[in-house]
Amino acid sequence: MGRSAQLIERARHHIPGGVNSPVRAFRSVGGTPPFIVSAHGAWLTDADGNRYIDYVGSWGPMILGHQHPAVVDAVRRQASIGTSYGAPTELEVEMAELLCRRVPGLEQVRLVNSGTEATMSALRLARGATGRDAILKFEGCYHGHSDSLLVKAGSGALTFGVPTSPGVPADLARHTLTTPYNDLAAVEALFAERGRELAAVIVEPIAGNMNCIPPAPGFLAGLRALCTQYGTVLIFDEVMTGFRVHPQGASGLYGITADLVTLGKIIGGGLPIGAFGGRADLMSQIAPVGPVYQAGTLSGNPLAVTAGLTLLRLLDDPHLYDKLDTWTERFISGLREAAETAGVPFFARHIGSMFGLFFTAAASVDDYATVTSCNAAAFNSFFHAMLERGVYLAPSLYEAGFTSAAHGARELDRTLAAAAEAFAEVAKGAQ
Ligand code: KE4
Repeated sequence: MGRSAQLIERARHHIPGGVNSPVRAFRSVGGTPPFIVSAHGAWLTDADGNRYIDYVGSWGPMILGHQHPAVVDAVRRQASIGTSYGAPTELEVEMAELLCRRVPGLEQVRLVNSGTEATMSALRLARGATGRDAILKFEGCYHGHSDSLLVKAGSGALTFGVPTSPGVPADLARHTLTTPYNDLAAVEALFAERGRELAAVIVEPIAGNMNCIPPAPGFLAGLRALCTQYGTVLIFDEVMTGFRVHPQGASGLYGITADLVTLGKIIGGGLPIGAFGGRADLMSQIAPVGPVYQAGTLSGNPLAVTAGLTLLRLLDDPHLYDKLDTWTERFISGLREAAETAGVPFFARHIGSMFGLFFTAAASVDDYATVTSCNAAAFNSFFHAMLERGVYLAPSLYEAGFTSAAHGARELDRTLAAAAEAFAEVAKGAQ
């Protein structure tokens, strides 16, 4: 038995499922999750010495690859003078100023420790500011695991078939309304009936937790107009898309400005972080200035902020996003060709360095229903065939994948060579 197999057995004694986040357990794809011991650039190394080209990137933060020297040096320097103070620091001021310069609509911002905290706090602010209780989210979208948002959620909740989690009081869940993603007519009908009750609409401007689904033309603009008309707070959850798909996130890519934006992942450079921010008239209602309470022992932690600031400054490169897009286009095109050669029904897309793979004969996948109709067995077979060949994809057909600036010609060649064999295995298994 290899080290990872031993470690997952040992881990299960004291950690639920042996993991600290469900999707890592490989429950939906089966098999033993590799226990990672180190990472560098586009590569991971597991406890058995196996190396993998990484297309998860810690679920988003590693847009420049693992262990970027500038980020590591900055964290090392900060750690040598202090790791946490529980007091304000100039670093947090610099981070707030940078985020407000780069993110459309951000006039003020509050740092927290995860995407979950960011969306939970943004919702509380929207409810406090409007005096309304109801919120609208979209089926298959995931905004972290706070109670109001674990209703028809995506990501791990979808993977494990508990989109609405036990433990969420019915009295609370009833305030969370849901409609299908990309169905603007359904949203218009809901607003016509209950618009004046809605505190907030929270949306992933690109849905990355039911695989990778872009907004239909006009969808985001429609949400913007309805929220403006009914005095509802529009929240863009850019925890995944922020600084990923465009220097100004999905807000910049699609030219729509929300009232509040939530961020995470990339802005922490691989350390725990989240943020929520937006219109000053809303943010001024947050304690200690306003009555809406929100707090955090490690919010604005110097190590996380140093890592994030260093990474965000490196992302201020006009050519970087074109480079990421070009490489990812070559990667996705190569996968499509390999699938076609093997005769495997397959659809793939990318938006910059964020991508989605779908085992389906459908010409496109643009909504939750089509995602859930994809061939899970084919995906699982492909996933393991790639893992065996040193390619680490997201272990769920409901997750988006990520490339990085550290992925180069060697990684492309090796990935596509593995894919040719993996698709052939899928085709053989389908016979
Ligand atoms: P965290 O609480 O996991 O930092 O962020 C929650 C969150 C909020 N909003 C969006 C759009 C997100 O994608 C996430 C978390 N993303 C998942 C991956 N799909 C994290 C991976 C995991 O749960 O282990």
